[in-house]
Amino acid sequence: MSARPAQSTSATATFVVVANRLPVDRVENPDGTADWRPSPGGLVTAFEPVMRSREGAWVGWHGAPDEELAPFTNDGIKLVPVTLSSHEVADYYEGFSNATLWPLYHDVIATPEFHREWWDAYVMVNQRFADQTAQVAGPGAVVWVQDYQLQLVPQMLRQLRPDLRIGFFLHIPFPPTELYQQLPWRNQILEGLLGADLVGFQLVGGAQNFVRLVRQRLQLETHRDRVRTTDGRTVVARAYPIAIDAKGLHDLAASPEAAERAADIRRDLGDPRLLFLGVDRLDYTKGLLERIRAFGELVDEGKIDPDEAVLVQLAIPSRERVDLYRQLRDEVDRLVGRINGDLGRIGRSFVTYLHTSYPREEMAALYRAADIMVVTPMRDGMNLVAKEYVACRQADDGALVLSEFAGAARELRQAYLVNPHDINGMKDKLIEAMEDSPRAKARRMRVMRRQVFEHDIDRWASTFLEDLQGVQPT
Ligand code: ADQ
Repeated sequence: MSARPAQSTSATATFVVVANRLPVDRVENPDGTADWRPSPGGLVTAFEPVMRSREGAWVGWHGAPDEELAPFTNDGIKLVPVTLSSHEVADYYEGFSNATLWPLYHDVIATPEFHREWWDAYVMVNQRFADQTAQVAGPGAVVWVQDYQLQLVPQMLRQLRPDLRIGFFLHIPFPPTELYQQLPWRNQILEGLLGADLVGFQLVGGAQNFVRLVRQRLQLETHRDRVRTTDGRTVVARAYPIAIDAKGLHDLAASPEAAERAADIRRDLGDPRLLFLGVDRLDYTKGLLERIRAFGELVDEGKIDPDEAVLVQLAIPSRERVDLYRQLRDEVDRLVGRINGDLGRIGRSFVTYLHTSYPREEMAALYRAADIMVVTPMRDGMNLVAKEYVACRQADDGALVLSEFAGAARELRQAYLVNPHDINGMKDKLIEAMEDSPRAKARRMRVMRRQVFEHDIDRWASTFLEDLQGVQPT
């Protein structure tokens, strides 16, 4: 690796978040000027208190290819844009991140593609993120690197700045060792992650897979959740199940406006006795087709009466330049069209399918309005939607149907747990959730609400950061 200036004069930040995207989206004003608006998502909420109490900075891509932007401050947070060329967006982001790592880490539900030029772009872009972080981080700063797009950054950064305290968190599952071994660059990624002092995973299983791989593939000495590196450092690998701003969301859903909006939503849907809700990014890991198919069959078989029940499915399109995502969108469109064509009446569809991204207030009202939330991913690191639904309950009512393969199932054990590969089993659970008594539902919901409120996003971030401070590097 070439030598670079270790630190520039602007290196003042004492806490730096490094993520593929900056936490803002650009919005064009009617007069042609542009503003930055916070992008939806919980991470900013999690980091905001630390960002404000320390001198914080966020390093990430701003979303426009081929555009160079100087660092700027938005809403009190210093943002450091990383430039990506359109080639790099295609090879590092859409390619290696989303068509190699994403399917590989999600149980190869789709077949991962391995291309050497994608890997080269991944290395180059990770190096750029590391270089820019090294420029803004002050002496001894804490740096928290996020997610699968940046797994080489911890090691690259450590080489540039051994004085930093480096944490890494993986938001998606870390795969079983047998699947991980398919990756031609398996050792490089393990070494990349080992540049951190603390490597965080959603689940204990992910942390264990990582430690086992490090022992087997790199022949490093390990003891429980600790790894001893060749340069004599200790790296800790541990689970930190991500959480949500439960109180904030609950309070939004509790407002009179949300109550009114929830009632309006139900009225607009024809005042159904039962409102099922699905909320997902349009992604093949989320089990959308399986879920909609299960509903279609239940209606066909007369077990759900389309005069009494509706399914609202929100699905924000994502990664639309990746082939598989375009195909999935077409398939879901076709399936919803067929079900509504077969079952619908004039002025009434069984499935209301929406591609819109809604503000938090509207999401809170929808969650509040829903009788049964259906979350059925084939594999999911955590799944925040499940926790958001629970947080929006105003009493111990409602029901959550949740896939066993979502990380959230480890904490929300009282949900109606389903295996989304088993369509009949899923149908049985949906019926159970519909027919259970309010008392039986309340028993489940009470425990889940307690769990979601006691383990909120502040606790998640502060536990990770305390542990990061506590790791004795040597
Ligand atoms: P995602 O795969 O994006 O996250 P998820 O955890 O469900 O999945 O988060 C989706 C978020 O988008 C939720 O906060 C939800 O409210 C929001 N959202 C969905 N549809 C929306 C709509 N139409 N309008 C507005 N908001 C909408 C990755 C991993 C997950 C992990 C998270 C966090 O794949 O497993 O839980 O990171 O670590």
